[in-house]
Amino acid sequence: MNGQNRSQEALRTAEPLLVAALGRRPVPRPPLWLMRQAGRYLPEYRALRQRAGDFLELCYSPELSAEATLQPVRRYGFDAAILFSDILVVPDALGCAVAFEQGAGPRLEPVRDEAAIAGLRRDHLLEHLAPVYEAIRQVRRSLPAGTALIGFAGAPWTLAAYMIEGGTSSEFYAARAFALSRPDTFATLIAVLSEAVVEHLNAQITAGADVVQLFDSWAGILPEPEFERWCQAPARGIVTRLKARHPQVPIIAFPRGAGVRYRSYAQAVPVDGLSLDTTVSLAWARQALPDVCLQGNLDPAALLAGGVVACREARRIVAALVDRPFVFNLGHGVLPQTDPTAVAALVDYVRSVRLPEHDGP
Ligand code: 1CP
Repeated sequence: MNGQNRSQEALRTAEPLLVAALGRRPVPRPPLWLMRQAGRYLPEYRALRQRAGDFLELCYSPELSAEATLQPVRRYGFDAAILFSDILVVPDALGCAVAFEQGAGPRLEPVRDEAAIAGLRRDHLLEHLAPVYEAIRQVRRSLPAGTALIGFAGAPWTLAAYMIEGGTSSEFYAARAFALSRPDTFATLIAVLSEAVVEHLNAQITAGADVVQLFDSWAGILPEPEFERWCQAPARGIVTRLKARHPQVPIIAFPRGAGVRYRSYAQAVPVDGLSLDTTVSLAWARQALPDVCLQGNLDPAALLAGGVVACREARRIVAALVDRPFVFNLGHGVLPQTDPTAVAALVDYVRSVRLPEHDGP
């Protein structure tokens, strides 16, 4: 089948554009979704959040979480919905209780020793997270055909960093010192989290997710040996195990801040898509990451600067990646101060792009 027939077939069978691009099949335009496309920049989200009260209540209420997932898709017609949840529901489900205090970010019961790791409740995970899977089933029923549903999880290193620190941090020194001074104990925590992440993503796929994304938001703060051991190797294990169960489901990884190590990551981890943070040079990525669909990497600050600036920067990204499979996204999440009309301008621009026919990278 030539490229044109294949892209026509993708349209006829309503294969989501996102799934086609991640499979490196030709698409007429780049699929578009934004990390944190649901959230505080949307007035309808702020209203919903007020109704729910607590942020975790929102995550664990299937109806409210489904509604938050659908809001940005309704408003902008994105090519994918990302489940409204949080990466920290996994530590919460393991018994490392999480609380979100307004304005203060997450607080977790710190996990600092072997006893705390041994005390994690591994057999309640799917039961605790059942509302998440119910939200996926509800979203699935309301999504337009051709709109993909993305499930996600935090990667083990990022989850472990929050668990050891007991909250957020700019450098996560306590977690890094723990991993360096007690690598065997830390390896046990990473193994527990890897298992939980596989089960959580597997359950999301079974409930109806078309694609899953693994967020390693704090990958970039680790030196090379630790990056390999705590980010790359666990991701390889997780992706390999999911691929064995669901060979048809594309997987995207986001090792944020990995810099030149995106290359070794891509070689080690058999993902379909790699999400590039804002700092990655696209000229470099084109040659260093030839065999994977790239996703990214508009600076969220460009949206703060307004629709005109965002479209100008988006044009630069499209020009750099136009002849290979890619997914338009930000280099990190939409900021709460973003003007929804700037997002609308960006969406109009990306939807107007027409890609030349190509047969893969
Ligand atoms: O006050 C509010 O309403 C809560 C703000 C908020 C939102 C909207 C948080 C708290 N989480 C979310 C949703 C969320 N989180 C999604 C939903 C889907 C979407 O993208 O629209 C996703 C995918 C996440 C993932 C997430 N949570 C990550 C990974 C991505 C990233 O941003 O690097 C991380 C690190 C978190 C932790 C988290 N959740 C929320 C906060 C304030 C934090 C801490 C962030 C930090 O450490 O600075």
